[in-house]
Amino acid sequence: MLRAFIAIEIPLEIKKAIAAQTASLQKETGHAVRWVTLDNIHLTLKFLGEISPSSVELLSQSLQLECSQYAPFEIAVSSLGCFPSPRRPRVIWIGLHAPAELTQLQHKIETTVARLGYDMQDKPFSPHLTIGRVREQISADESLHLRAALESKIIDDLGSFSVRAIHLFKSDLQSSGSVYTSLYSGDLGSYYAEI
Ligand code: 3AM
Repeated sequence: MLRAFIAIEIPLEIKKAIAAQTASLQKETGHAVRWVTLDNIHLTLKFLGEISPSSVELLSQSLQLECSQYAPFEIAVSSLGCFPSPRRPRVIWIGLHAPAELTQLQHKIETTVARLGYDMQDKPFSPHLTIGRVREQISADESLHLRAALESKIIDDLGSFSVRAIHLFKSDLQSSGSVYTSLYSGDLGSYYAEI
């Protein structure tokens, strides 16, 4: 079995801008947060969980079919936020401004993979880039310090990028952390890109 998810790759210059603007925050929060390495920052559209290797082809074909119906679009990257809330930060993320096409495409992918038997996500899609996960066992002091650091952090505009493909990724848990590898890349409609 493979652990898999569907996501958009983030260009290196955007990831470097995120790293530069969060460097001080990463230093200040110390042990309290497990920061995501640059290689692993992506925009998740659908977490599939464990899939069998034999389903990769069908998933890839379905992904290509959905992608071909959408033109490439731009996403702007800005702001800092937390799930479930800034008062109880568990996941630290960078927010995105995306056109309606992203939500439509995500919804199409969600319904298509549900028809193939994968679980449907019950929470509404909230596009974000996870950059850190707060450790379970942190002291009350560390928690207060973390919240203060997050509240005072201001992130400037981090640029924008063009989405031209959606990937089916596999995730391998290694001793150094998760390693993500693209198994298939579905191109957004080339017909639209040329007009
Ligand atoms: O990039 P984010 O954080 O949005 O959180 C995991 C990550 O999304 C999510 O799948 C993406 C690639 O690892 N993920 C991991 N386990 C999950 C689960 N059991 C999960 N999403 C939902 N359910």
